[in-house]
Amino acid sequence: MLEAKSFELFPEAASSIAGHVDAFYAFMVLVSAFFSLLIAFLVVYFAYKYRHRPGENIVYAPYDDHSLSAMLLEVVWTAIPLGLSMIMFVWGISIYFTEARPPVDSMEIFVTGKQWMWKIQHMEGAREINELHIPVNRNVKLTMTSEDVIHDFFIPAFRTKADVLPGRYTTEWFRATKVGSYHIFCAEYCGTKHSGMIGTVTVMTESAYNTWLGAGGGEGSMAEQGQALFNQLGCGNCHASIVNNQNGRCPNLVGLFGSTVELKDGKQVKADASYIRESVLYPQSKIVAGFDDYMPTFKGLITEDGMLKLIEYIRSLGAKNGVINQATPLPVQTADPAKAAISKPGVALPLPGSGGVAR
Ligand code: HEC
Ligand SMILES: [Cu+2]
Repeated sequence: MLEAKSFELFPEAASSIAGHVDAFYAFMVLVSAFFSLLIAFLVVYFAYKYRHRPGENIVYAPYDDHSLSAMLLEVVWTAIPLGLSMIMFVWGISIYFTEARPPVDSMEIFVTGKQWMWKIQHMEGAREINELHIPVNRNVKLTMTSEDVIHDFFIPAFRTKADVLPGRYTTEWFRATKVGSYHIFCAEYCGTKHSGMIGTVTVMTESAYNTWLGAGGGEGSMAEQGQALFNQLGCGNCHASIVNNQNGRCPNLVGLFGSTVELKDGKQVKADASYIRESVLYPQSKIVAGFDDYMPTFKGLITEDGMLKLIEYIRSLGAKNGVINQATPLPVQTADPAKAAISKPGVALPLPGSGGVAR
């Protein structure tokens, strides 16, 4: 457990991004404080300086708003705030981009939020509740989803948080820089015991982490557990062809993950975790070209944890081009107008965090 600490203004800074977030925050506080004090001082000072004295006759001088000095004043008090807000914008967005895009070499851990607990699964098979063990100095990417309402996975010491949504996968990444224990909070009000939806991240040395991993489990890796589930749910009755060859009635799942799937209606989708989840729970919503829509829904039969395992299993079946578990490279921007012209209309560049990163 975390020992109780005396009151402190800031949580400990224990991740690679924490220093940047703090510096940015300090900058904004200082700028705001400076202008608040300046304005407060001027209000008082001018009230005193231009106060009405008894017997004094007020003469309003004609105001020439085209004078050079008036113009200069306007330019200065526009340019300074513009410059300051641009610094905040560029600085803020660069931190946002860094936080939104997990590095491709990140190790993956899966988080399922549920009223009112955090369930965590490691690729190697270890599972934990309200505890997250990670190695120090390694990029860690969390893939998160919720079994009920919206939660939010917040680790103040890492200065990182992201919403955890039902029916969707969101991600969050960090690199812990200090061995120790830190708080996990749910940062989205999620019902009666929201305040009790807390936990602890334990940052360990690489070797301690490996020992810890080895001690847990016994149920096999996530992909192995996913395979067991695959057989148990009878997916294999139709998709067994994946091991041998295609039987023609069901699509081959080998090499599916990360590939582009042609759909019956002519559209294309990328086979990422969300697509596989949708294929299993709402099989009618996207039909693979050349196949019939007789796959039954498995809605209600699979927990979100189980779904993550199934996805890991399908991912472990590899990709068609022989590249396993690799992030899609960013689309190459080409300056050649001839090449640019063939790029499909309506295909937007990925938003930060939605593409070009490991999913
Ligand atoms: C009754 C036979 C049947 C069963 C059982 C079945 N599927 Fe399917 N599955 C299909 C068919 C047919 C399609 C192609 C039509 C479509 O897209 O719905 C398909 C499509 C898919 C796709 C999309 C494949 C692609 O190439 O894009 C995935 C992923 C999938 N199934 C996974 C599963 C999983 C996981 C299970 C077990 C939980 C399962 N299926 C159980 C028949 C089945
Ligand atoms: Cu919650």
